Amino acid sequence: MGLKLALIAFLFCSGLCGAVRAESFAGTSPRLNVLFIAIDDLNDYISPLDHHPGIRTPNFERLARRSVLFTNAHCAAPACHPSRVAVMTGVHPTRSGIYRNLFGAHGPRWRHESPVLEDAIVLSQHFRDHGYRAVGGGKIFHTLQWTKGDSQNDPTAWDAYRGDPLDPISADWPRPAFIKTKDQNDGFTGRRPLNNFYFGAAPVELKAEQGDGAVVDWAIEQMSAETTQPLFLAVGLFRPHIPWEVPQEWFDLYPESEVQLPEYRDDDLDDAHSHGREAWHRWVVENNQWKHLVRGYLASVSYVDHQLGRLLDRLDASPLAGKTMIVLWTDHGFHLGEKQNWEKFALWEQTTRTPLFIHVPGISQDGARTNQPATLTDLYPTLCDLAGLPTPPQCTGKSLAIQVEHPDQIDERTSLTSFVFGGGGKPAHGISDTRYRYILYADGFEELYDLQQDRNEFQNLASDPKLSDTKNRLRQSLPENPAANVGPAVDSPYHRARNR
Ligand SMILES: [Ca+2]
Ligand SMILES: [Ca+2]
Repeated sequence: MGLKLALIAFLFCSGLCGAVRAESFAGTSPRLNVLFIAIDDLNDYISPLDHHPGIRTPNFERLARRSVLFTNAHCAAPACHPSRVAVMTGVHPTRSGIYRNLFGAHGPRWRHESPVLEDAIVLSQHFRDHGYRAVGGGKIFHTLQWTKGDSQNDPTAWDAYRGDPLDPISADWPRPAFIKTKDQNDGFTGRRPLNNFYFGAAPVELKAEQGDGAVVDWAIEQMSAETTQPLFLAVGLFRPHIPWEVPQEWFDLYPESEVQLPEYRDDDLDDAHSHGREAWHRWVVENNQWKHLVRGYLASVSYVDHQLGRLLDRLDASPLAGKTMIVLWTDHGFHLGEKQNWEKFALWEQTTRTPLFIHVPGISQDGARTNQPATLTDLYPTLCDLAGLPTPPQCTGKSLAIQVEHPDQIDERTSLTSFVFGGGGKPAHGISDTRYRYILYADGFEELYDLQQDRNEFQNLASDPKLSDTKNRLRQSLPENPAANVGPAVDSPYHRARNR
């Protein structure tokens, strides 16, 4: 009887009890498996978020129906490498000093670039240390399709990794034959951003064992394998990262005549800080590539949506069904001409906001959305809470477990995205609350946007005296002593030059 009363009290408690309840749930039931899906360069164009006109992402909608969608989640840094290290270690760039992409690694060189990270426990390693079988495939730490053997992965953080953990994706992607047709290549000659056609869009033939499909095939095998341990399965999908080369069927969803450009204003940068990348956009416009490139991005998003669907199908048909948490995140947002920018490397919401979905069987309020500001460094402590594991002291974020159970329960935290522009100097910071976005650049320039009135961040309100209290309140969230920017540790045994 006492036990029953205690159980009733337990079930009815709310608020702060949420995290306790999650912990108890994990502690008293068989351990939940974790399906951890990382997507590269996917912004808010998917239908459950901003819904770019015409976008077809039925599987993201399907995931939204069965999870909590965080609509105000932001990367820790707006570039692949620093964002991913921050997620996988739980350490924010303002603590580690890793704000930018650093190339030429062959292993976890970040351990030698940042003293704070030298002994950091990688998320997968932490789950393994607590009885999970931790396996990974595809792009989890930074790597690129075209930089063979350049990988920041830590092979020791996994029980097993698909293929070569230090060259996880470069062999998966064939390049299309570049036939000089108007459809594919008009303007794709001469001077263009990036060399060798990496910044482009074209249909490519992908066999079943190629592309992200190969990584998903591997993940499907992992979900089907017999194991007595709970599974931590990390699946890293590379599209919609450039080059936008996916099979023709995904291009066919978006006839070029129907492709709509994102909302933009020609004078948008007049009241904003330059991102220093305007030349890319000029090239796109001068070569009449804008619609073609947006089409390639949309096709790549639908391709990755299809791969997500394959993962969910298999999960639902596997012994893991109903016993698996799902977390899906992307490493940062993406511009397709908004503010004359392409790719990322900026601090506007278009760059920093990322889709974030969390499903926990029996806990998450599936189908709900929350505007709770979140930084992706919150993921590590969130997953620890939801799985009933301790959070390592290295983590700088704050668990979102309460919002997973009670999406309306917004706490006062803000998000924090930090970046060092142009390869050196002090970091700049972007902060969001539930309504406003504040950006402070290293030279002191400020931007403030009211996202409730101005979703596209067109009008900089930083000098509006009516909003000075708001601005000062957001400034309270600036980091006090952010770490200095670090460069590549050339003496590290994980420096690629030493391995080739
Ligand atoms: Ca990325
Ligand atoms: Ca503007």
